[in-house]
Amino acid sequence: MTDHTGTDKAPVSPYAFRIRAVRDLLIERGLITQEELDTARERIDRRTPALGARLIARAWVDPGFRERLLADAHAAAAEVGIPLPRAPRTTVLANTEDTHHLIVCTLCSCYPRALLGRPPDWYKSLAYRSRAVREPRAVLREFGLDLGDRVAVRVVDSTADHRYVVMPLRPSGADGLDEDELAALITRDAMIGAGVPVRTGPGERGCPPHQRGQVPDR
Ligand SMILES: [Co+2]
Repeated sequence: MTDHTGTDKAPVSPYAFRIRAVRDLLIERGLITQEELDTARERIDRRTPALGARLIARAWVDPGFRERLLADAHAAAAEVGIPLPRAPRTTVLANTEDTHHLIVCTLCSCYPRALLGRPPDWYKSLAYRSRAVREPRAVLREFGLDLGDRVAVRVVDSTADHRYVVMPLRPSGADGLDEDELAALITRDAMIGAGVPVRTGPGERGCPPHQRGQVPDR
């Protein structure tokens, strides 16, 4: 019998303890191997928001690609060598001057993992899942984003079958940047809609036009 506490360091949360116990039993009974678990973990860890950022940055510099990305994210991702499995379906939603998208999963924690990796803890919290729908503007303000009345907020509920990624507006003041530099501006939060890309550093501090002067320093 495997010692479920093993050599793992304390303290261990009840959830972690349960997961380790299940893992040990699955291995013990020959249903899965440690190597298979390691491979799966490596595959998960390879997915990071950098994948989504690459797609968005390409779309910012290439109008044709932008159109294809919005029409069929799977085909567009394949074009640039990013694996995006057919299921769950992923759709990219473009923010405009008039509309800002905010992604949530009200039921659980469905998230575009294929393009953004693991969700942040706050995304899975009951507070975010309920408040994002009831009072999205208040939630966005807490993220440091005051959109003002002219911009509609569209809250999009993810499901097990359909995931969403936000294409933020390209910040002003980012004109001289190449695709990689643009990608570096595109944060995980911006692709959830909980933030916007901000050009910092030398020169003008750029924000999308409708947010200029309204985004407080964080
Ligand atoms: Co869910």
